[in-house]
Amino acid sequence: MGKAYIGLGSNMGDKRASILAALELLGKTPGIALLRTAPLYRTAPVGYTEQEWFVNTVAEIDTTLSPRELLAACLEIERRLGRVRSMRWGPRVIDLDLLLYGELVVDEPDLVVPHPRMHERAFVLVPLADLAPDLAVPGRGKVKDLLGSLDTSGVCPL
Ligand code: GSY
Repeated sequence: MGKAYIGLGSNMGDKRASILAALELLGKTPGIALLRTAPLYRTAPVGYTEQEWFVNTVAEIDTTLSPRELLAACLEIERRLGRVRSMRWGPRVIDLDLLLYGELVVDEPDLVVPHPRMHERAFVLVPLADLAPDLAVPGRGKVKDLLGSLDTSGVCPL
């Protein structure tokens, strides 16, 4: 088993319900044990800002799945909860991002770990710091240190 972290986000429909449903499905997936979940946060949209606010959190899991299998499991949960991929940065019912997989670094066209933008996203690092402030993001540094240089004003407890 290895520890991994999954970022979850939703900004369409019943956002909170979608996050909770995704967490339940994650915990029921063979090869995944859900260990802990950070609190839920209401977050201002980053990137394409002309869209609804998000609910975000982070889950800590133990898994026997490979990174690629874990990514496939995340995509399957998104599909089951009705996500339609239309616009790259646009609104979504549910989004599951593989953030970290132990200390592994993968850089392939369809799989990049650690998540390539997590170190600059307060909506990821605030909930991740609730779970693991001293965790090192390979190539970037400790979660709490990365968070120290970010504007967290758009991230509020739900
Ligand atoms: O990959 C994350 C999707 N996403 C989010 C998000 O989850 N939360 C916030 N606050 N902004 C976002 N922009 C994108 S894209």
